[in-house]
Amino acid sequence: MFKIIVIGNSAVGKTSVVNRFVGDRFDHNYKATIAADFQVKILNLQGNEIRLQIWDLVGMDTNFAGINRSFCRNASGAILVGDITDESSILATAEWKEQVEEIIAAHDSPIPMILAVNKVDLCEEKEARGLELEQF
Ligand SMILES: Nc1nc2c(ncn2[C@@H]2O[C@H](COP(=O)(O)OP(=O)(O)O)[C@@H](O)[C@H]2O)c(=O)[nH]1
Ligand SMILES: [Mg+2]
Repeated sequence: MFKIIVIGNSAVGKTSVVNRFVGDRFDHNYKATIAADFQVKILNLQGNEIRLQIWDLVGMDTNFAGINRSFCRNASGAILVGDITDESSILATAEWKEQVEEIIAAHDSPIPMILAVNKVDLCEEKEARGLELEQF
């Protein structure tokens, strides 16, 4: 079982990304995540069953309050989520990344992190934004 943590500002679509990945579901109504929550996704990679326990950060992400230490404990990887229509949320992923690195460094070795830029369906100047993101 690999623990994956999903991090980013409120309302960037963290829960939506997890729901889509785990159950291919999408909900247009915004429901702030209110309880500690994880979902399990089973992947089959080259004949090996890989179990992912995907944790969606709750509560403490509001107002950039900081990441709970126990949330990061034993994580194998992190997905940083930003909203393409909200530049500050994308810049914030760099700060989230630093916070995670700092917390992890106390007990564990560094973990891989990826940036997921969400809500690209709402973006009209995809190419221009794409260039900026490449630099980021
Ligand atoms: N148009 C669009 N809306 C999205 C997308 N992802 C999430 N949303 C909407 O953004 C809002 C916040 O999503 P949510 O997953 O709850 O954000 P969270 O607070 O980061 O967990 C919801 O109303 C979603 O329906 C997307 O890719 N495109
Ligand atoms: Mg949520």
